[in-house]
Amino acid sequence: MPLTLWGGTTGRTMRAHWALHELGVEYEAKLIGPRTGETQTEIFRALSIKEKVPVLVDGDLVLTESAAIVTYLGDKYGGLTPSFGSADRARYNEWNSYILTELDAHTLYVIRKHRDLAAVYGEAPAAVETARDGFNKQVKWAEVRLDNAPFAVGDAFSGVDILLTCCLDWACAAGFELGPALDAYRARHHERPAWRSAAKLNYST
Ligand SMILES: N[C@@H](CCC(=O)N[C@@H](CS)C(=O)NCC(=O)O)C(=O)O
Repeated sequence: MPLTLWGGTTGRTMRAHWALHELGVEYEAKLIGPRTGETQTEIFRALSIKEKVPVLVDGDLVLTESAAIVTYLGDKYGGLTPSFGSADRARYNEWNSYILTELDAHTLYVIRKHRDLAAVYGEAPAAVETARDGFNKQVKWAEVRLDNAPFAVGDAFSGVDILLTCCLDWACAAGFELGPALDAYRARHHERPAWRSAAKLNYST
């Protein structure tokens, strides 16, 4: 049975589409968007009462959380994730946690919710200011590590490059200026055929 990926139009859904395109996996895309009412339908709520995209359906497995989806796909199809127990896997996990907490949940998502979507989530200028400072401080860790390194982990493209590139794209869209190493890193990954085909699909609606 082919996989189904629910969700499109956002940077977080892009993470999952990009992983599927990198791995060359056939799947059905249901490009529903956030805040359109499409995540509140009976059929979607039966998959996830979070009412959030992306959601991957693989047979009996219904998987939420973009980073979990990327790592699952990498493990299942034998790419995008270093082998279990290796030092590279430890680094992968480190990057994964860092991206999801320091660059996504604590900073960019706070700005998104309380500045860009203030009409929905409420204004919180002090939280937005703290989030902006937090992002600028935390992103330096990535800047230093990716100075002259093509990939986040070892010498191969992996799932955390997907997560990081998508977060950096989000940061640029939110008005942040990145340093030269991260600008070059993003530009390089945007040249990947899988990034191009996934972006064309994810942002097609
Ligand atoms: N931690 C989740 C966050 C998912 C999330 O917040 N998705 C947003 C779109 S980027 C959403 O579906 N929002 C629905 C809504 O707010 O109605 C992940 O990484 O998958």
